[in-house]
Formats: sequence, C-alpha cells, structure tokens
Amino acid sequence: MNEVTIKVEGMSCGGCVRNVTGVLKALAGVSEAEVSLDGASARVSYDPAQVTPEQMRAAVEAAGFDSPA
Ligand code: 9UX
Repeated sequence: MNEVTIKVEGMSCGGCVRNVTGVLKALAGVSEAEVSLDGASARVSYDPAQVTPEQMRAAVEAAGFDSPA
C-alpha cells in the first residue's frame, strides 16, 4: 500500500470535504482518504497496481475542484 498527498483546492465547507472523500474512496484501489479543508489537500492510501495519483487528481477535478500537480 502506498500513500500520497494530493492538492485539493476550492473546497469551501465540510460538504466539499465529504464529497471529495467519497470521490476518492470510490476509485478502485483507494483504501483510505483523509481530506483536509484547511490544508487544501488529501492524504490517500492506495494500491499502486490499481490506481495512480494522476487518476485521483482527475477524479477530484471532475468533481469540480482543482488538483494541481
Ligand atoms: Mo458546501 Mo462544497 O455548502 O461544493 S458542499 S461549498
């Protein structure tokens, strides 16, 4: 299991945190997602054989937030 922290910008409230958490956990291979509103980031535990940080960033962007590399 790997861990990565990705940037998640544009979250305004706890609902955003919940939404981003759900988006990340819905990805096959993601086992844990800890999203920080104040930190504008998400710490993700994942199986690198199933999912990449790039795919996580794409999912966050598709949900309407910014996730610059
Ligand atoms: Mo809060 Mo976020 O009302 O998209 S859920 S701003």
